[in-house]
Amino acid sequence: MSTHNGNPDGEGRGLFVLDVDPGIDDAVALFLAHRLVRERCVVATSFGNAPLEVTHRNLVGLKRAFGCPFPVVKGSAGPLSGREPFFDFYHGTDALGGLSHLLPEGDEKAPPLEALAGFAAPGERVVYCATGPLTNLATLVRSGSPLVPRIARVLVMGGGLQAFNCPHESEFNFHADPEAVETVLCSGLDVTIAPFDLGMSATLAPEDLARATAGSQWPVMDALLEQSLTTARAHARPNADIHDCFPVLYHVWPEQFRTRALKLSVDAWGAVREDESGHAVTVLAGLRDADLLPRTLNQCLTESACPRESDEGGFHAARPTRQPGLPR
Ligand SMILES: [Ca+2]
Repeated sequence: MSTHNGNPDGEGRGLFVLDVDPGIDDAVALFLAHRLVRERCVVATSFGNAPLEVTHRNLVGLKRAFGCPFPVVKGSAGPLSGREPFFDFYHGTDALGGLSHLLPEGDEKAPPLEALAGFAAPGERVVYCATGPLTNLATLVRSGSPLVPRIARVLVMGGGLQAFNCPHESEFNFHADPEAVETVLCSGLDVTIAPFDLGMSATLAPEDLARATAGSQWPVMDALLEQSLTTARAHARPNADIHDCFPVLYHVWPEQFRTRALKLSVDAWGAVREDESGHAVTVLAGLRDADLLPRTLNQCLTESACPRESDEGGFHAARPTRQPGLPR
């Protein structure tokens, strides 16, 4: 299986911004980014699954639990409109299904959102991957951040075409800040969307989860994945749906996804619909390999080295993973 990561000359060049609202799904996305993404990474936190103070604290704890060196910037506490944020607490008040006590405690100084631009070297290719509300990215667009012209690609988990989890046939991340979605879609940035539909078509059945975590060396990740299944069942879903992992997996292995070029518009509730006068986006329509997620999780959970460091089973190219020094 060939790898991508957007660097034809390879070796960690470029910047990968992961914009999260952890959240169990976001925790999985962070873990996979830590294990698989070869660019330098920086993480931005956002309100979303819970208030910003909670999601930011979770991110700091998750980084420690995963030994993840990514610097963090602290992002938006609420939507662009200034209205009160909407929280559905799908993963409970701590956004981690009550498992936040498993995370190492501690604080980490984090600069505000504007600091993101300082992590990109001049001329560097930036991939911006958002798995929470799009408020941070929309704020950067509106403020004329020098980061935005360097963004080669935006990867988003959000929106529902036929599957929804919020009122008015919307999906949570888009429902949380529809104005931000509109801003990003109007920005001229190259946007690829992993819609809610994709995650619901690529769920983890209990046997997939057992296979994914067999032999795992990462107990916090195991507990979060198990909790994802427990939460899904509490909502009458038989399998765990882990939506936020897909933009990261697409970044690493785009050839493993079926895509559609669509024109979408977004309404005031964050609901998207196909619309000839809408914004051109790429939508991830499905996985070519149904086993991609459990197999990748298992390799990331069981190998002490990052999976990319070996080529066993043709899983990936034999290229070393490294995190070069971050800009000061
Ligand atoms: Ca999320």
